[in-house]
Amino acid sequence: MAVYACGVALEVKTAGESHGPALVAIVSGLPAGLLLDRDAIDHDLNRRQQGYGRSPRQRLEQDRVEVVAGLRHGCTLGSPLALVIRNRDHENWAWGMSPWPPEGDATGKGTTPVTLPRPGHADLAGALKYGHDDTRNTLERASARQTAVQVAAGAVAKALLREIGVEVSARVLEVGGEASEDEWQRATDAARADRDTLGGVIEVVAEGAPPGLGSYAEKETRLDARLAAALMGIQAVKGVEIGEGFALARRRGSEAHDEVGDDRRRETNRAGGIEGGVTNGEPVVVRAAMKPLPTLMRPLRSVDLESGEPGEALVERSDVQAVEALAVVAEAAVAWELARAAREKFGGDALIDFLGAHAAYLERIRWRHNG
Ligand code: EPS
Repeated sequence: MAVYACGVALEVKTAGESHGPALVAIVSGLPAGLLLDRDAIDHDLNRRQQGYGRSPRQRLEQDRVEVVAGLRHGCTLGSPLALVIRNRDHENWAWGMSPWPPEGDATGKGTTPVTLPRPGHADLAGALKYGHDDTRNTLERASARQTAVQVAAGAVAKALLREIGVEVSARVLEVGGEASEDEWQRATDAARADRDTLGGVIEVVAEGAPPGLGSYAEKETRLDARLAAALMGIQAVKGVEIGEGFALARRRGSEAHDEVGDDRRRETNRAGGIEGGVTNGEPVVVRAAMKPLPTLMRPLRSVDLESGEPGEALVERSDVQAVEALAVVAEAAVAWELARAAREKFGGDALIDFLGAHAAYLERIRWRHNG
């Protein structure tokens, strides 16, 4: 007998400054009865911190998730899940980033206002928009440090997706225009020596998604639009491709689409598993392009916000490149969007209802479960 589910909205809100006390996320819309594995979440947090070319900051931080609500004995309760990641570096910024007016003399980092915005960062636009005299009030939140808690939320989404046989993984395709690991390292070393930075390209693949996630009904419901927004929402991402993306524009239709074969499966996957904004049962394939990071040790030209005088942009400890970190963050973002689409489609207050709706749907469309 078919199970009719009512869609549930999976939502997340995050907060936290790069050198503030902590990063937090509140996740609502999870079913009750989902088992979470603390090590799996911490493993993804650790993966995000790895990678050639990362800032010395990563030696200070050892990100670990704390759960302060919504979980009992490792099992979700169906109530909002609250995740916290402490910033260990905060102790060096305790005065400068104190949430309340600090006591005593100014000590540590972040005590002098930053008035020379970095081109490519949110510094200038943020200062103008919010009326900040100290661009630290912008850059602390605009920083990619915030992606740590998104990875934690993504790890929760991955746990839910695994229940319906969906696996999401990511890899680096290019760093600084180079396509092999040895060359990435050489390019990163050369950029570091020149006090410069690099960008790159990553790819995320989700296997096992059933046909029918997302919808063509409205532009905001299209899964490709949602994935593009999720990836563009990651710091320093400037381009997104779904499937063969831009290359499709240079081909004829006969070479651009995926013919339907036996059992409704495809021999090619140029569409990247999404047609009309809806998953078609093939792997979902997306790529994201990251610009070179905007904090250069050889600063770019800028202007002092206070004096109006030309100057050189802020030089702060930073990464030479963070493309491997982007892969992990993008994996989390894609998992999040797929989990959101799955919650809309299969609903259920308890995990068993969600799984029942998924199984009944696969039965209706006669689709084999990959999981
Ligand atoms: C970032 C600047 C650097 C990076 C940071 C992102 O911060 P800091 O100046 O403290 O070294 O290390 O990334 C992280 C801290 C992180 O955990 O990913 C930026 O400006 O975006």
